[in-house]
Amino acid sequence: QAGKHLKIGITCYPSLGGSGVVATELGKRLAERGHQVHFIANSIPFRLGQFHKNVFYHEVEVNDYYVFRYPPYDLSLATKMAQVAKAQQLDLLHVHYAVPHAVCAYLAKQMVPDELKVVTTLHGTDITVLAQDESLKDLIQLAINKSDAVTAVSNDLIRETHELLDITRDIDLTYNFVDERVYYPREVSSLRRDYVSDQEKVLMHISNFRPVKRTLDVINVFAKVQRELPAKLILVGEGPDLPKIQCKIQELGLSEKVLFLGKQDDVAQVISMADLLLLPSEKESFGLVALEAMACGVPTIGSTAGGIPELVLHGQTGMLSPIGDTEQMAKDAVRLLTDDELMNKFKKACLERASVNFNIDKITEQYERIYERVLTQK
Ligand code: U5P
Repeated sequence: QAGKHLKIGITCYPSLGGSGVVATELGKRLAERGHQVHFIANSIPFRLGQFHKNVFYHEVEVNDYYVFRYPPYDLSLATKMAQVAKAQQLDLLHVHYAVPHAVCAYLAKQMVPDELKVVTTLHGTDITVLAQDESLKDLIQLAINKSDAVTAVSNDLIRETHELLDITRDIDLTYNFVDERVYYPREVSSLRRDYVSDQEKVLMHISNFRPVKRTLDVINVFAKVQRELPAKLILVGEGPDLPKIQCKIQELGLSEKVLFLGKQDDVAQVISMADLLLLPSEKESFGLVALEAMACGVPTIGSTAGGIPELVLHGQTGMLSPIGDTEQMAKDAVRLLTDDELMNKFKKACLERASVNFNIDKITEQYERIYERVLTQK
């Protein structure tokens, strides 16, 4: 590995969701590659797991003085970033999400005597949701324009950022990635037998059950598929649309065929039980679960929303249809589930694509090159 070892501060939303997972995995891999990584967040990142040499965690504590109507998390974060940067002599901060993290990093930069570089990664919601809000636009623009480098997780997100905001600078494309030591086709036949019979196929959906995930479409696709062949649907995760989904499943008389696993910490095992992943989202800047599935040899049936077509190759590693076209999605699912030869071809293509295009070391090296670039630029 070329280049010098850096001291990197990472700030992310430590909770569930693609951006937190990616930031945490990136931090762990950078640490393995010899860099010193300092997570600065309000709680210990989900998936940080056991002890890692070179990984440190600095908790942001929010001051709740009586003069504050709302505890000022953003200011506490900015102060903590500056403190850690000074005490640990950080080379740079890599923040995930423009608002508030890149804004806090910009503030922190003003508080440290030595130059502190800031790399911002856009993951989606900050642009697709927040940038629609006129009152936040200027702030997001400031955060992006004042960063020393900005990356986004798909070409579609870069396009959307330019469309919604007045951004003059270049945005680097750095796709999300998977760790193949964790995500690979696991031997789960006995676990699978606990949930389904040998004749049944497994369709799976994993998400935060927010409206953008269109989980009703998941149910509708499954309802059509199970009329054609014996199948079960496994749902993983939790979120606001779950009660609605539960009603729909009852209404359709599918309760026996749908299994709820709730929020899971380690989805690699679970995904390996699936024959297909369903991802019919309305919006999706990347779709990390589709990549996790791909790395486990599981094709995706989904929509063409956002960055999904950059990840899932239609007709090779999955089948994509326009948003809401559950008829076509069900047809594609049945086709794959009833043609073993085609399914094997797709599985092979999934494994190949995940390892060649979305390999963790390949993407980590791209980030390292960006770090080197900002550290040498004036
Ligand atoms: N996730 C879990 N457990 C769950 C639900 C989701 O670990 O119960 C993870 C997915 O595996 C993925 C991320 O890494 O959250 C969601 O990313 P995205 O598909 O929203 O980008």
